[in-house]
Amino acid sequence: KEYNVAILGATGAVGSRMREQLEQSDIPVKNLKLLATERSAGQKRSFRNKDYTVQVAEPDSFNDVDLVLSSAGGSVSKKLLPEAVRRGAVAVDNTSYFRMDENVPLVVPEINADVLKNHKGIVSDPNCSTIQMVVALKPVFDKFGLDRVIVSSYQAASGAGQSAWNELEQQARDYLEGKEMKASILPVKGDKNHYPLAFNLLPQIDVFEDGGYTHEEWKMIHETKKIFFNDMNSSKIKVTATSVRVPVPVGHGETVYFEVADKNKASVEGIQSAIAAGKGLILQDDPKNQLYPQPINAAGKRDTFVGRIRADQENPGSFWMWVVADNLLKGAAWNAVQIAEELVKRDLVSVPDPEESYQLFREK
Ligand code: 11C
Repeated sequence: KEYNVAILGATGAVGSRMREQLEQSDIPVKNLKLLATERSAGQKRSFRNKDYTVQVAEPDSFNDVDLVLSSAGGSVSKKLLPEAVRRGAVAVDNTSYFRMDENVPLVVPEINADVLKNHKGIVSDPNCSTIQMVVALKPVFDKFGLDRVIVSSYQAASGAGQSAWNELEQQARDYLEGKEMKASILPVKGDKNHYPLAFNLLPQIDVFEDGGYTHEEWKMIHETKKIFFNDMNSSKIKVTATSVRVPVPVGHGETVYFEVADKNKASVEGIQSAIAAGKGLILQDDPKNQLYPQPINAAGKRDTFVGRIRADQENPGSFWMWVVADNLLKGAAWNAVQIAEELVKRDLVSVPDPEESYQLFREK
């Protein structure tokens, strides 16, 4: 069986990596459509030794498409994915738009690929900072249970897109040349104020919600609950988060503090061995030799790297770890292609009832 695949948002930081990850996957691709806005239309990209021209995305672009990998922003997903599903295509969506919809599985294949069987045409790829944290927590969860997680994230500029990455580089050049740094994107493109990230830290990722949390922090909390328990408000695990933008181009870091359920059984060695054997994980934890994960080394890799595992000396059963992954690969493009591989493996690349799904997902 071969599939007609479309990449929506094909020229962006994530979209181009989706093409590269798809190229390296075993998914048999009959035809590829590269879709984007008018601005990118006409550009050429190669895929498996063939050149493809980027086309403007519109509803009929999805005629004859089996599988869509989508990363063109929430408003594009909102408008076009119901149209894709109506035409029988299954969409793996990297935006946050459908993630909390009860009809949409939110999938990290190392954890909950089984929920794919219930898909109705749209599957969501979680937020980058959530993905690497839950991948690292999964073996701990399986072995010792988890009561509580407190995470602080150190997130790279590319999480906010290619333009934010470019802005950071320009600010760094300007700063070193003694010029004034200009900011028009970060912390959040659509918010009122903009601040430089170069040589700085910005404790705001996405807009502020009621209660003082940012939407990025909200996502880390509720996506974690949905991935582990299929319930975005589950009380089976407590999660709280602080998300900070750091002047790093690619690769998010996270300090993750967690309390296990089985407090008597858990040990640093037990957690290290669970993580070393965990799927998609590489243990880099040797303080004596100064070995620990760093974004500069994780960039370009599919794995999630974990180190600095240590016990809270005053609170038995509680531990820290430091987690790093490429936010554009495991945090986005690779996780999406991994989901697509699972859909193919499970023979789930079809929409059971396209018209019913269209009614469920269309703009209301
Ligand atoms: C960031 N985590 O670093 C965000 C980007 O919900 O997929 C990913 C936004 C999302 O800015």
